[in-house]
Amino acid sequence: MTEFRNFIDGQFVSGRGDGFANHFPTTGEVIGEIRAADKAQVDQAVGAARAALKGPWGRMSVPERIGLLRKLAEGINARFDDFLAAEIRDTGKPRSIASHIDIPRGAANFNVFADQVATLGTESFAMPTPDGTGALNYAVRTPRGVIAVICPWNLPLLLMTWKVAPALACGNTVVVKPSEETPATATLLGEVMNDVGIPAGVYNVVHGRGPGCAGEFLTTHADVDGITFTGETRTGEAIMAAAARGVRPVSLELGGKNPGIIFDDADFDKTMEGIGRACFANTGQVCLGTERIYVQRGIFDRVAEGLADKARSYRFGDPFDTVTTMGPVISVEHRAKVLSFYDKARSEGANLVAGGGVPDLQGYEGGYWVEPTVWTGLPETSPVISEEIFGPCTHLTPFDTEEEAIALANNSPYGLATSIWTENLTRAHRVAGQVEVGISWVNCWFLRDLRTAFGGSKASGIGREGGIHSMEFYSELRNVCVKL
Ligand code: NAD
Ligand code: 6OD
Repeated sequence: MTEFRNFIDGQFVSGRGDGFANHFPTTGEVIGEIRAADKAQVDQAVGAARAALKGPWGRMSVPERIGLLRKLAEGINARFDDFLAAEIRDTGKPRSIASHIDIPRGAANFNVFADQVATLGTESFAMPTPDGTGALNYAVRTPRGVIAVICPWNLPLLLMTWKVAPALACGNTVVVKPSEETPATATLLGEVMNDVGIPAGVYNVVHGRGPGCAGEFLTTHADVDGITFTGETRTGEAIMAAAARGVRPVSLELGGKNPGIIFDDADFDKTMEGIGRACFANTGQVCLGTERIYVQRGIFDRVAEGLADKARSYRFGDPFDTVTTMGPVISVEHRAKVLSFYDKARSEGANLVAGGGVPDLQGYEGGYWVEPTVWTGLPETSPVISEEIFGPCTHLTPFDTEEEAIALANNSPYGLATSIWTENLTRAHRVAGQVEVGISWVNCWFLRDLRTAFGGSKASGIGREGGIHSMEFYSELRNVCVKL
């Protein structure tokens, strides 16, 4: 059985905190043990990260750093199969997803932010002075220091490297706290860090849970200079409170209840393909997923049936088998949460168009399976429509006018993403400008250019990452004013 060890100052060390089991979600079997870092080990990790800022890493030129980032991308690709197996065993997600999304993006994040830092400039202003000689202002970019990176379990390597890569690109050091559900790829990345020559202490990993454990020890640590977090909105509130002490900057990528909007002129087949993925990909465990869809009345029944066909088309099973297209959810607790919404929908009288239960899978009885599910007929006040479920399910509501669709989409405390489906691009542009979200997709979903601003509005987050926006979070500008 694998023991997932912490990675502190370039060494793998057993945790001295609580021990708990790591499960394979496909079968529920125990495949590993996590021994969490205790407070002293979190202190050591932060201390190592601080010391590394003063060592060779802190003195390294930008081109040398860029070279190491590119080697990290190559190092992940060179061990692609190891990362793939680790991610699949931690999450149960099908190979078809992990090999096309999670692992390639894990490598791409390092290349993209290497490119970004290679072309990074700063502002400069020449100013007049009363004596006529003038002065020149220019900004220099400095790393923030030690960054705490707190990660969720749904896209473990992708979301962790999305933050680690720009943090390192800007010259910071990091202490990562992966989700307690998915310790594997963050640990494996420690081996790659050593193999490619990242100095000890630059990348550290501490395992464990959040409240009262490694997560909280890290985010409340006085020697952490910035916190970047992806996860639930409620956890984001706790992290923001922790960051207030010492006035540390935070970047929060939080939950969503993302609306899809389908107009009656949409290309039906392309829409079904795209919105189907938006509802069910990764077993619905994508923060950008579409759990409420507003459909123009004339095509409502056709869309409901089309989406039900998509829901029924998934194949469950061994995630290593290339024919499997849907895995389980991450844990027994998360399945209970998703199924509690399935019960709520039933008790509130939803019309069940597809799914609604647990698939009967011989050989996988201990796994955390749920059926992809489509409902109609609930009022907008239902928790099924207002609360994030984070499962493979969606509810469809009809609308008549564009204004009504926008109002329905905006009737949420969240504001992460939307996808708008129409052949009328003027209308798409108009609607995209009015839906209160950080990311609007038109006739596509989760199509990512990593240079673009990514983040949420309202309760879906604070700040933007991606491209220059990541550089702004992971570095600080210092203005130098030179009297000429
Ligand atoms: P979570 O908030 O439960 O946990 C995320 C991480 O925070 C874990 O590592 C956990 O151990 C840690 N944590 C929990 N409490 C903590 C505390 N008090 N102090 C410090 N650390 C703490 O989220 P999850 O269940 O792992 O992930 C699913 C959620 O993440 C969903 O809400 C989803 O929408 C959101 N998410 C958002 C984005 C985005 O980009 N906006 C991306 C992926 C996931
Ligand atoms: O693509 C990304 O960079 C990103 N942060 C995706 C988030 C997905 C949420 O589950």
